[in-house]
Amino acid sequence: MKRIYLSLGSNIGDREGHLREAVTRLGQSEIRVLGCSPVYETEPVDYTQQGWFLNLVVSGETVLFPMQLLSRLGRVERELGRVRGVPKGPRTIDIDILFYAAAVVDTPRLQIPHPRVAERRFVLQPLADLAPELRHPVTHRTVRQMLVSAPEAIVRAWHG
Ligand code: PH2
Ligand code: MG
Ligand code: MG
Repeated sequence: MKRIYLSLGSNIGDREGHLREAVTRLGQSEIRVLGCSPVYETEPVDYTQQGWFLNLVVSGETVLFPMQLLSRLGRVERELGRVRGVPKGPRTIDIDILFYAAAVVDTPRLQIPHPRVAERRFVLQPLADLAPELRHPVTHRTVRQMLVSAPEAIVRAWHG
């Protein structure tokens, strides 16, 4: 079993419903969901001409290898009606691998840790709720340390 952290985001339609449905479906596959952060409403970053997101982070464990996990996440995204459009643009659901144990993977299709984890408050804030002392396997910085030095971006608690 490997410990994993996943980032989920939605900015189309029933955003909260998409997140909940995705977490449920993850738990029905070869992934055991151990924890789920609170939901945050977050301003779009990178590609800013799109609606605000709801984001959360899930911790879990899995017997899947990294590429198998990526395929499994892609299947859940498609089941929830994800259509590939503008890169980093609007989506019903996006599920990204942040960390996979202390593994470092660098292939064209998959990079672990997620290459932008240290820059993204919409990832670091919910991750800090679950695992503030977790260390990045390459930089060795904790989630808490990455969060305090991350670029400013609005991330606010979502109360439905
Ligand atoms: N995902 C992106 C690009 N920008 N911004 C926010 N706030 N939340 C996201 O999940 C997000 C984003 C690409 O996956
Ligand atoms: Mg993403
Ligand atoms: Mg993605």
